[in-house]
Amino acid sequence: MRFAHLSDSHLGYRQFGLLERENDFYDVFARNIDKIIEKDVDFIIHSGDLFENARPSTEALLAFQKALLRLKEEKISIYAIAGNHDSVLRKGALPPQVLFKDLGLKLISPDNPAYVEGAVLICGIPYVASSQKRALISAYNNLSKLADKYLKSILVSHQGIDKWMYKDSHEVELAEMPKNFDYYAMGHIHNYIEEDFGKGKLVYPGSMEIWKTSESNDNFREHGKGFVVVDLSHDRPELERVKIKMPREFYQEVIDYNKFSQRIHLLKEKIQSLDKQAMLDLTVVGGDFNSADVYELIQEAIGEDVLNLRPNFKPDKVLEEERIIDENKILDPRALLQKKLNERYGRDEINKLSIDLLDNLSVGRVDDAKIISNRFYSEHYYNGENLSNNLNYSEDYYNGENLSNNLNYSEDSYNGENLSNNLNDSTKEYKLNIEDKSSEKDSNNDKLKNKEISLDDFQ
Ligand SMILES: [Mn+2]
Repeated sequence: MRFAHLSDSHLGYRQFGLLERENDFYDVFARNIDKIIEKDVDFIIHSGDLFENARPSTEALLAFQKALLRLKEEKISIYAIAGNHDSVLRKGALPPQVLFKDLGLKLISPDNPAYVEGAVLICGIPYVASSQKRALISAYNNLSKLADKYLKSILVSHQGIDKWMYKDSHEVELAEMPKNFDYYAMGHIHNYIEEDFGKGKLVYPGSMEIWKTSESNDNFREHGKGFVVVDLSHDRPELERVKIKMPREFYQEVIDYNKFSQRIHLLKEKIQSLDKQAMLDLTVVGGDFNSADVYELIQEAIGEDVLNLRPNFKPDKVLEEERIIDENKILDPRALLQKKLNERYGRDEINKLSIDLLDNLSVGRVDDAKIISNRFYSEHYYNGENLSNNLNYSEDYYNGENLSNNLNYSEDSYNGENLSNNLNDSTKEYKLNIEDKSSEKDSNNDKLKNKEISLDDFQ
């Protein structure tokens, strides 16, 4: 049994506001699908961030629909989970992937966390924010118990594991991952990662395109962008990394100002020979120069040969006002935020909350940020479950104002509606419905059908 594992397509992403870049992402996705069909696999797993955001444009939805129709024709099923980009945390809200269920997309969700394909269990959980880590670990444990009942099992998850993430930006540690799966189909980290873990392999196939300039790195030069073909018919899974040529070149160049004319000329020759305008990450270093003047020179020399012209300047001597701007440029907002919060509170959960809020608010996801902060308060400042029992309220007669008065919370701190959402979320149970794809009716599988397992919850 062979399948293709891919992740982080970010359909709909318009890098630097460029329509050409949005089209590149559609283009590369279609190229991946072409190659997957050529590889003649049994099924596909997509590990999240299929779309750039939870409300994709029509173009992004169409790009996926087109791929799905081709796969349907080829009778290749595709399993997917929502990532941090394309999931909606608001209670009852549906990720965009739901639109494609009737076209054959097998969505792995809290309601349908597990499927069986042939004799292989495919199960997983959509992205969980670090402030909800307990829910994540609990879901992993439940899925791990389920995996014990199958000969081969695949865990699908979109999370950052500490080993490959910057300090404090992970949601889970490698040591906390369940150990009994044959394959860990991970998403979220945009580099290619392959690790021996559990009974088999843990793989991040990486993003399909260069989503951030910093992804044009050594990992990219070594492994390229693309997907993985996994063969499960051996004791341990066998992997084949398949690199897909990207629609346009992405160059990183550092030019010494003292050799500026010569170097910019060479660069021009190189990029002019390409079919498509290149993406260029250009830095001019050394010497004593004025950034605005050098920008003009670059624009004149190669402005028409590249798609994006956003050079960086690092002269030896800079004017004082330029220095301040330059220093601001290299400030890492995450690091700064963590440093300040650590000085003030020194508490891990507050650091995590701040990063979750930063990630959501910086992309305008205000509703999700509200849910995250409400959950945080319900978890750390009162116990939602007990509160619910004591007050014995139902949503129908629940009145936010009275509750607020009873508990002595000021209206400023809590909003009745959000509190109600919290309490409902904390009592939600996830059903484990298993869709059996195997042709031979395994009695073991039959017993598992419709079996409900409470995956704790997302408190
Ligand atoms: Mn991603």
